[in-house]
Amino acid sequence: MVQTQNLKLVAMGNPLLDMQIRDGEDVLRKYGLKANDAVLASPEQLSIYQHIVENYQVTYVAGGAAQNTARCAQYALPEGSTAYLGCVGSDDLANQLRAANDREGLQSVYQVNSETATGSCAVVITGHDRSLCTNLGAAEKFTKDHLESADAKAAIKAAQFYYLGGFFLTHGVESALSLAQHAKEAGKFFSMNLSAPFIPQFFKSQVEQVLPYAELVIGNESEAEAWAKAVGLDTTDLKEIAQKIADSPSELSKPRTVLITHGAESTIRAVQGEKEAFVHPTPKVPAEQIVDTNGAGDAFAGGVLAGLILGKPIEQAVDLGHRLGGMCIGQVGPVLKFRVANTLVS
Ligand code: 26A
Repeated sequence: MVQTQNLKLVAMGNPLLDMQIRDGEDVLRKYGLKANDAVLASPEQLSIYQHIVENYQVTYVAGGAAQNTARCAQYALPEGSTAYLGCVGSDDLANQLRAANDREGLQSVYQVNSETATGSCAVVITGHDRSLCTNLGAAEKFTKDHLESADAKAAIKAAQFYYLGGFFLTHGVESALSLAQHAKEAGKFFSMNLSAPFIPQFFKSQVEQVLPYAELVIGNESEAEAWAKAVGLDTTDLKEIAQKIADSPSELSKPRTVLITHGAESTIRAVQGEKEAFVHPTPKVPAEQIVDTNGAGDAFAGGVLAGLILGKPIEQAVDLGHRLGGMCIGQVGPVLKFRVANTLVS
């Protein structure tokens, strides 16, 4: 039974178990992967999971971009503040994900599809880059009626903030729209992430359906550029692109905010209707403290959401995002190490 007393945030996405390896240059070559990308595994790439298990030391860690964001937001919030919707199989991988969420205080409101295995993601680290190759498995069996299940319904009713992983739009636009439209009707805050270049590139119409409901859109530089290309904008200027995303059609009466991260470079913030985007310097993480960048963007989003949920102004929410992003890259995988709930924000 989901606890709704303190619940503030409901996130929805693809629950995945990450299978992470280091020094994976040969794997990138063998499977035709880019160093810093996220893709759905093609039929020829499906042997990657077995290949890395047989040839590398694999670290198993809870992943799924929106699930990481929700866990990271929970990290900075009072107990019981977050819940997560997604679909898993009836297997040990799902139990590992539940256990990881339990440890961090994120409530798993999973739909279970017992005919399909829980999704997994090969995370191939090379230097400071991470390449993600995903087999969605049960995650793409999510059905809209899960939103009507008792726990999901109670969580959606109690929360004031919603967050959608853009990745979910490869299969779940109907459910995403339902959550987004509910947010509008109930006067709640709906936010989303662009998630990967291939989302605006190949799922443009799904993005266009959901974006009008988003009060906050988060993405990184390559996703912003992919969006610009997809909509026929002839620029690679991140400030300009961020402003264009902010100014794209809206169903809301409140202005939309767009945050575009850029690795160690400054984060760009655009607000609908403003003349020009703002720049937030990103605190530098010394190279020797960087373990891997898997989940850094998700942790950033978690920090921003936590800041907003705590009622902080957007500048401070972005600062918290930067801090959590920085903490994440000091750990193996999309993980934050020290539980210092409520001490992160003064
Ligand atoms: C649909 N795809 C490709 C995906 C993902 C994904 N989460 C949802 N859907 N591909 C990779 N990830 C997750 O992204 C995190 C890093 O930002 C990985 O599981 C990883 O934890």
